[in-house]
Amino acid sequence: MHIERIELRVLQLPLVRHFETSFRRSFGRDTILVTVWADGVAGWGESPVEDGPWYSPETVETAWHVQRDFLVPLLLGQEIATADEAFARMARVRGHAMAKTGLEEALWDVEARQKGVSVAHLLGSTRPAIESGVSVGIQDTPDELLAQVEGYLAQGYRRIKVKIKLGWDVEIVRRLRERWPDVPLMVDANSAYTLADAERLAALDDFGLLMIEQPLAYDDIYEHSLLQPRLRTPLCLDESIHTPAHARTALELGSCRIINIKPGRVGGLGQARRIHDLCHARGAPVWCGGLLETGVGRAHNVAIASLPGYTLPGDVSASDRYFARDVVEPPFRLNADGTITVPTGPGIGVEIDHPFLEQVTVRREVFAD
Ligand code: SMG
Ligand code: MG
Repeated sequence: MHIERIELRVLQLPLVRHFETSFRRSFGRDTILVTVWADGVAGWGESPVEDGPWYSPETVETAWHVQRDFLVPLLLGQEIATADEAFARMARVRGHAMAKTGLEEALWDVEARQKGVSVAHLLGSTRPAIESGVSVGIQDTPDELLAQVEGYLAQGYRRIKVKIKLGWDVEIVRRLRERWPDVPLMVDANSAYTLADAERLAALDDFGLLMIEQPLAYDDIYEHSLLQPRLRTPLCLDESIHTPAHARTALELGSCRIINIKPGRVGGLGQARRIHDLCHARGAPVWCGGLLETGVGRAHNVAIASLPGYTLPGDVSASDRYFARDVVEPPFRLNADGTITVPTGPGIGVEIDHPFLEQVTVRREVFAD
């Protein structure tokens, strides 16, 4: 593949409903879409950054800067045999996984289109559909949370994740369990706790949760290894895992039993697959997390989530859980059995809705060979 042209664009999309984690409430989505042209074929990827360094240290501005000034110059005009090599080609730039992801995913889309197969097929997909879960933010009242969860269960979602923080945790989970004793349920703390809260977290053991996600610091692996033996509920790491080496360290130390893999957090599909392979070889389940991606990033998430080691329903929900209108056609829909079909067409397998994309684009820059 000869990389001849790269386009970056910032989108701003309103969310259908606010999304609150332990660190903030957001009402909209600012994200970067990347188009890469190679041998006349265009491919699409997403850098799922935010307007500020809340979930990740990266932001729209840092990703734009690193892409324009460092990553685009590393790729433009170059020959690359496979998309799987793209991460290594960008390795001179340390970190900035989200900035890399949009470019890397776009190359997977190009390669798959050139070969006339889907990105999922190219990655080694073994499933025609993925089990879909939904992540439900912190609400103003417990009753509002129950109403939200009820709506998602009625739509057919296979597992519910709720965000927790100190004061919105044990009692909330108790309410959910009283109402739905058997629904697959988990919690995500987004680093809201410290080791001193171990007993409070252990109180969650009574509710048969699938897992507790990222209770401790966003950059910690060691203290999670001290917490896990004090809990019956499996821990799952999200923010702490950026590389296959991090995943290996966490599993070796016993810091978690499950890993949430988000392509955007680890630098794209190649790294996501390497972490998947490592966990799968060790028998550790993984699932695909989400960063409220538009249909472009969602398509890549659906593709990677169809690999064999993704044995738990992830945070890959239907487009309408996030946006009134998505930038792809058709949007991702939830099947009646709570799954999302993995597209089989070439590349990401969905079309870009260009008129709508133009409407929501607030910044654009093209780089040509
Ligand atoms: O894409 O449905 C989604 C969101 C899933 O909860 C979700 N993501 O920590 O796992 C997580 C959060 C981070 C979102 S902050 C932008
Ligand atoms: Mg998380």
